Amino acid sequence: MLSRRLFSLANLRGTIPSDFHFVPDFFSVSEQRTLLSAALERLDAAGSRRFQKRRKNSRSKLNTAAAIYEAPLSELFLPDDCYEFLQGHYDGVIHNYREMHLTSWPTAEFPGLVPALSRLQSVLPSSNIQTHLLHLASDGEILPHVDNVSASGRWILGVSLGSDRILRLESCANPDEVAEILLPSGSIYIQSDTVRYQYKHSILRNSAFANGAGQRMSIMIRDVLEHHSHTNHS
Ligand SMILES: O=C(O)CCC(=O)C(=O)O
Repeated sequence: MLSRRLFSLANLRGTIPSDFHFVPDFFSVSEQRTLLSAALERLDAAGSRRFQKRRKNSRSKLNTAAAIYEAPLSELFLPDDCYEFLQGHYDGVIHNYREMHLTSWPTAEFPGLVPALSRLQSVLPSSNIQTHLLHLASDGEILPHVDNVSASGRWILGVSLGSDRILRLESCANPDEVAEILLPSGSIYIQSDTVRYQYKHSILRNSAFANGAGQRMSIMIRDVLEHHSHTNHS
């Protein structure tokens, strides 16, 4: 299980609930580039032809290898108008985003991917998992919610890549009990048990801090729901 080290650096407000685990610097910059490039590749391939063409026109002259190994991480994202971000319904939880359920990673195209993913695998609380990619536009946000208890199990791991964002945790029983955590690129967090079921989480819209102005990719990993855990928590 992950340590709770460096909490004081990341905790912007409030007390971090137990069952929240955080490592601010889990992935190196080169691992972050590889993961972000692979995630963008998967989402881009699933997008519409019209936007694929837009991206092709906008893409810099850098070839893929140069983009992965040399460009600053933020430059792996194209401008916001190159992506078909969904506004989300007015009553929806996520605004200005695209997402997909990931069935396989493009390991053949990205040589550094397997070692980065196996490091991640080594900290997962259990191994029967589902993976989601969630790409937030520069003005994207996620409103407070508890993940659907019938769609996944007792823990949620988030990898943050790209622009910094603040994660807010709010106790369902006591809305005054709030904690805010800065999620830098390369960080990972796990919400398990009490925090997964009894706290709402949200990703705040961009604010004024220096690294917070751009797009963010999260790789969300959840355990597949086992039938007995459903009876315990529903
Ligand atoms: O992007 C994140 O870190 C959180 C995503 C989220 O709230 C969710 O997928 O339910």
